[in-house]
Amino acid sequence: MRAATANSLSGYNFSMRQPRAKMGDDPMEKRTPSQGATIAQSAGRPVLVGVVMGSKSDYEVLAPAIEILKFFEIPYEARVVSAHRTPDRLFEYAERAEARGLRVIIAGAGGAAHLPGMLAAKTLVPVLGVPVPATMLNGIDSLLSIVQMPKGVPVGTLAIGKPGAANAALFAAEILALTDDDLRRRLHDWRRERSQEVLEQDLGGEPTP
Ligand code: RP5
Repeated sequence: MRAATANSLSGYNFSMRQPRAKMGDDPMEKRTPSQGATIAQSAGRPVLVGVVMGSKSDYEVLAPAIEILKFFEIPYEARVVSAHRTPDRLFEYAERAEARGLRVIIAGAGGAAHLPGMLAAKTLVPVLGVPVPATMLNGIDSLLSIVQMPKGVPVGTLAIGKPGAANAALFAAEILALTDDDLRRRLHDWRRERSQEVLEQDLGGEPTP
């Protein structure tokens, strides 16, 4: 994975527009019937990033985050935790997050989107909120809910939808890279390759005089 080529990185860009992943597609994922949630882990390494979402229906929007965490080989887990339908699970997840070694939580939710804020209220693990377009308001509702956390309990708020999910994972990677030189180097490489892709873009036409 670390020796990924520019082609696979182009695949990442493509996949942000047309995500192929669906919950359960990932062979690294396994069902946990007791929680009814899907969990993904990385080869027994301690999970560093928790990706939580208010509903299985949010998964497609959060998929770019998971693709990026996989690309950078960051151990993660993905779980369904609904703030209003499973508040006890939310509290338990947040209360145990620090002791379990989570370094960042990415939380995506649609509608009133309490999930990121409620998680942040119960843990000091940094929470990155991704507004999910799930209602007639197309994510504006979730964006305003997540970004308007009252003073004292921060949630880092990303853009609505898949670009926000991708950036949440990159942000998580940058946080982890503060104490991981190898990851930091790979993030530098990734940025350079994104720049190179743009430099090589050619629209094919002659400039008009
Ligand atoms: C929110 O309600 C979820 O985050 C999801 O975006 C939205 C709809 O959930 P479902 O009705 O699809 O389960 O809590």
